[in-house]
Amino acid sequence: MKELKFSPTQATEYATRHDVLFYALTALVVLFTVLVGVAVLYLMIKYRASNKNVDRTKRIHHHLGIEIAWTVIPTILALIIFFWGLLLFKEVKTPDKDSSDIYVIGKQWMWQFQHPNGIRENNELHVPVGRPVKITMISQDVIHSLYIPQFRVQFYTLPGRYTSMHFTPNVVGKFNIFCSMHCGADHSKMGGYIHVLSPSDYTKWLENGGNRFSKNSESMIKSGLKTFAKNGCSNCHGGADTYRAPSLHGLIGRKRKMNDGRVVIADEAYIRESILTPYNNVVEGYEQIMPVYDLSEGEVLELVEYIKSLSRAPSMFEENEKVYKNTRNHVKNISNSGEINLEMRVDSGVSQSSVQQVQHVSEQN
Ligand code: HEC
Ligand SMILES: [Cu+2]
Repeated sequence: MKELKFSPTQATEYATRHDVLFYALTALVVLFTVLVGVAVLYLMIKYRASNKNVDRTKRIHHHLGIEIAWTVIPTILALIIFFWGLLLFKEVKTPDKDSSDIYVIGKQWMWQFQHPNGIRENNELHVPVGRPVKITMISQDVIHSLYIPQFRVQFYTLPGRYTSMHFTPNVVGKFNIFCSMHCGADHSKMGGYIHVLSPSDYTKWLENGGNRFSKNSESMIKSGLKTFAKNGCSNCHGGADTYRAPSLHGLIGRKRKMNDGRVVIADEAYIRESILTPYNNVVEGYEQIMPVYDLSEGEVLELVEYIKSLSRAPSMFEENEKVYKNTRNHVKNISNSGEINLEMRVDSGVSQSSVQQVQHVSEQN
């Protein structure tokens, strides 16, 4: 044992703030324990039965001042701790806008990490120092919990549902990854290391293919696009809404109205559910014609990353947008002369071109 530490290294700024709250709470507990303990001991000894030298005639039955004090002061202290904790909780639950995504699949008994650029790692994760990271995670079997003690973050990975957490490491080094949910026989072996690298080391690591599994790994967006084309998603979903299916372009973060009246925000979990159980979320104005897909969690994550990219990098569909605009103007001109039904022509024209577009892109890769 090199050194005996009271708590693990603080490798994020959040860890420092987390510990201040923890120590404040500990100090309060110690303070009240000592206060009450000393008072009890003192009174116990002073008023022991064999002590005949104390005055027992002036017993106090009520003391409003003391009762108010011991009610109000602890209540205020408890509320301070509550709101302090609430603020920290909010902080750890709200990812930065510019954080980089890391996808995690927990399974008996290992952690699989996937970077958007396609690098996959098992039980190890490399991240650059000082950059916020958002983890989106899911379990393939039972409930696990991803725990990085030096970052003071921990959250469950659940089968069938995405959960997330985020952190910004600010110390270069090698830190622990644990599973903190008892998940079966080899639970204690389910862990690994997170390597926080300096920006130059991180670039070097990326250039060397990142890890030992595959050197020229394909980005998640590319694999997602392939999965998208392979499963025929592009037959219905194109660069613009059609009567057949809504466009997935710019979907992430948008409010979607369901045909049962619910309004949901299209986040990662919504996209996942739309793919695996389309009948649970039927978008208003559309028929429930989307087939049910049986894909692995890894494939679904790639599709999610691909669909997210459709809002971030519309350039992929720029060509298609042009076609859409041209078609629309063209159709407008004709329909002004009262010849055809505007909606139908726009829709069929665009869905055709967007299908070709998707196939075109996937062939390139
Ligand atoms: C036969 C046509 C069809 C195919 C094939 C299809 N979808 Fe859909 N999809 C739809 C329709 C129609 C909707 C809207 C109704 C609904 O939500 O079920 C939809 C909705 C969605 C939504 C929610 C969109 C929104 O606007 O809220 C996502 C995400 C989605 N599909 C992804 C996919 C993916 C990924 C694939 C391929 C694995 C796929 N779809 C294949 C027809 C299809
Ligand atoms: Cu586990």
